[in-house]
Amino acid sequence: MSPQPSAAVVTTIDDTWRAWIAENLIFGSPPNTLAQILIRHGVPQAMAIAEVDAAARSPYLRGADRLKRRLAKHDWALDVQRKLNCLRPSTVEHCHRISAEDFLARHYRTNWPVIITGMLDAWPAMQRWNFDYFREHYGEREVEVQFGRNADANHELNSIAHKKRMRFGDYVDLVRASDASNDFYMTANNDSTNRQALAGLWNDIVPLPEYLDPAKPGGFFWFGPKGTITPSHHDLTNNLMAQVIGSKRLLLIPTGELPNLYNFRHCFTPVDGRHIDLAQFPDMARVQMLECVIEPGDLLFLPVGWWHFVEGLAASVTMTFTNFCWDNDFYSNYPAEHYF
Ligand SMILES: O=C(O)CCC(=O)C(=O)O
Repeated sequence: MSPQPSAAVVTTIDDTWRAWIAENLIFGSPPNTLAQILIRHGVPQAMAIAEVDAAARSPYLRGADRLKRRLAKHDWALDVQRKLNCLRPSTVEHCHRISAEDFLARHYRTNWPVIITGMLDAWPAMQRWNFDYFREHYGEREVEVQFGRNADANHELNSIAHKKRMRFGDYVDLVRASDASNDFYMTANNDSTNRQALAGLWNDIVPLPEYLDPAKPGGFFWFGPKGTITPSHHDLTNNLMAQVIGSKRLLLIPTGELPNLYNFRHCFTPVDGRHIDLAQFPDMARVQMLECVIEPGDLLFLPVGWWHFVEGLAASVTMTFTNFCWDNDFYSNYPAEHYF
């Protein structure tokens, strides 16, 4: 069932509630269940039943039913892919220094993740980067960080409201002194400020021409304490995650699982990757999930459309890249309206 329009007492059934009734009838919720929800919100019983009944008999709803069948056909096509995916192992394969041809053939082109090892051996960052190095070389720079995340369950959706500027040295000290916390995290959302402020760090990484196009600038810097949580979402591009410091746990879900993911808003799902509540989200029971941990030196290929939940298992630094050698524009044709 789609989320209810408001938690407040309903004095009159307005068009927002009518749209909710219509949507849920189209997708198969029993009329009585919908009437009971209206009654729980304060609508008199006779009015609730009459409203749901009128909606169920509406010819407009019959028109919308055609759209539902078309959508069901799209879901069927995704389910074909989903069932075939289930024939694959549900662990993320580790490959040592995979060639461009193999990476393209076995992962990029097939929308399937892989952890590549051995590609970051030549990165000076692997030896140089630590709290003291950051402090010594960039401590005075003003950077931007996501802050106050604990107080906001939708901190990713509301990312603009959580931006805060501070000295990089102070942020390094905060991470160093912190126990597990998700309250602050330097993420790709802070990229426009930090790419300039910390530009020198990009000299410590070596382009990966097997997979990335050196002509396109790239690299997002993620730095946070143990305990950072990036809620389940999918990207609109393929993404390469290079783990430099610390480790992260990821829960990965293939693109074709979309119909089971309760995706009502943009690229997010309300399903919590730490604890999947099957009573609230029963469709999750059939979802194929791959769990993995990335360690320093690992490169994780995150295919476009794959849902991922990410948890910092230690204070960590990750660089992510989207400047692949191959077509990576999956955003130009993304729906403009983000409520689904
Ligand atoms: O490392 C993280 O916390 C999240 C990375 C991520 O979700 C992304 O790059 O899309």
